[in-house]
Amino acid sequence: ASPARDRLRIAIQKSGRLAEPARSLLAACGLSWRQSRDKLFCYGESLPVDLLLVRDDDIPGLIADGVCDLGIVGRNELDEQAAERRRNGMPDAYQSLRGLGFGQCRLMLAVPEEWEWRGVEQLAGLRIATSYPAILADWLERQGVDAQVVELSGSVEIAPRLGTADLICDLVSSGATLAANQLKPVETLLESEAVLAGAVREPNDMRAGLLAMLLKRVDGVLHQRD
Ligand code: PRT
Ligand code: ZN
Repeated sequence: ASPARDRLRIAIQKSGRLAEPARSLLAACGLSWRQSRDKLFCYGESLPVDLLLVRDDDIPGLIADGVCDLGIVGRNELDEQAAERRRNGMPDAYQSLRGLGFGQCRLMLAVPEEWEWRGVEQLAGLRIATSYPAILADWLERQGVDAQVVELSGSVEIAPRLGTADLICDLVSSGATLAANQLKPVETLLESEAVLAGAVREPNDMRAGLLAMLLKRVDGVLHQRD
């Protein structure tokens, strides 16, 4: 267990799609910070709630290790790291506390445009490029299909053209990137959005009250936005 603390620490993306909306949401909850935007740590002024600005990939781990109490991260990233932990026999470390209504996208299978899609049985023996190997492997197991997962950290959508995979499993929002790469979406593995994530075990010191208050304010802001 981490030592008792009397300030909450929230990890958000430093730059990228979720950075600005995450900050705006927390500001709308009445939080303000002393440091300027380009710093990695922002000291909470209006309330003892500090920010850590990091890469989104690091957020689940920071919560699992107790470095941060909360994080704002895509459900896709949280689920991938949770699935990876489970596949490695590790206990669950974090949970999604609230869906935040921004950063919506889908994790989808996409195939070359000229393919005729007849269903998941068609995937048997094929190679699927993805940055979400654990979610994809779980999904393939549930579908009962034996396909090969090819893990790529970026530029997944060009893998079929390069011949390193037959199809891909990637995030889609407008679909423009798929179309530009002559791919078409055929199956949805996950509906994603930004979530407020926390540890499975809730704090039992000063932070418990702060967490409850923050959740109430988040609910208020989300309700207003509906
Ligand atoms: O630097 P850091 O590691 O923090 O950032 P990152 O580059 O890993 O993440 P970032 O900022 O790209 O995305 C952060 C989160 O935004 C993701 O984890 C998702 O939860 C969410 N999100 C929402 C998206 C998209 N929409 C999205 N469209 N993440 C990625 N994309 C990609 C998509 O895969 C495609 O390549 O953006 C491209 C454009 O998409 P289309 O369909 O509109 O063409
Ligand atoms: Zn990232």
